[in-house]
Amino acid sequence: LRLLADLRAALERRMIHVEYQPQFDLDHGGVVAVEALARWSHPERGPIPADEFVQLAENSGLIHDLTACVLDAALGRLAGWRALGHDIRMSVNLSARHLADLALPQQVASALERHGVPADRLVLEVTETGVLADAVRADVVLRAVRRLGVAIAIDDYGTGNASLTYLRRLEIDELKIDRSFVSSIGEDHHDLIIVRSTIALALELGLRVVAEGVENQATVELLRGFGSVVGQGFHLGRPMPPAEIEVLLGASERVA
Ligand code: G
Ligand code: G
Ligand code: MN
Ligand code: NA
Repeated sequence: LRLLADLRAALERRMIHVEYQPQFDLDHGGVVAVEALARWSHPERGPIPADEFVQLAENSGLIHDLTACVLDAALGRLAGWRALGHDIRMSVNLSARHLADLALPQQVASALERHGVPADRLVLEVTETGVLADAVRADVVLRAVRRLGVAIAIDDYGTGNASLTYLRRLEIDELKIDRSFVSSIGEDHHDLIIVRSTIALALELGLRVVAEGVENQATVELLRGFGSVVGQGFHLGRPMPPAEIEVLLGASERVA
């Protein structure tokens, strides 16, 4: 396959870049974290959607190189922002394959050390389906990562099929409520109830809550009423190049 060979070459030549989507404290308005999102602009075809090349990487084993590349870029950026005095968290997506990889904790530890970033500033996002693929192994890997001090977030929460089992069994730190629920809370009463009660449940369990898919101001107002929530979505900020994040960080500092 041509695209696969091109992806391998892009990884070797470090032509995968990373955009960052801001996450805001909805109570105080500041940027508290960013999510690193891989981007690939193919020399002939132009930008390839992330889900497309991530899937290609997952199916071919290149995902280990892709994640290493994104993690390295993201922690490098974070180290730079920390040097400027911005103490935010960095969220990086993991694929299901990583949860079966017993070498992952050591790789994460050395990336943190290389960039001089404290472990508790890194959040690794996993999905419910990813964990379920091999729950016993995933448990071992995630516990080891968490022992480093790194936070674990459940991404796309609510779309898997073992949500509550999860909350009971796994050691996690953060819940990211899937945008398919959040984006419609202004119009759909069922979604509103689901999101409101999920937030209450998560906060009571001591988890940090991120509401994904915040697409309008009405959603911001509703979420504020549900408790202390972090918001992420196109209305608050799209995935953007690092220079634009720096503008946001500067602005939130002036507000604070
Ligand atoms: O950013 P965008 O909406 O195009 O992302 C599409 C999908 O690709 C999302 O599910 C997102 O989690 C995933 N994705 C983006 N970057 C990465 C990455 O670096 N690693 C993994 N595993 N998935 C990513
Ligand atoms: O699966 P994951 O949550 O990692 O996917 C992240 C992707 O979701 C990002 O790449 C981004 O492009 C997309 N995204 C972020 N905010 C919004 C939003 O408000 N609406 C929609 N439709 N997509 C979003
Ligand atoms: Mn994510
Ligand atoms: Na998501």
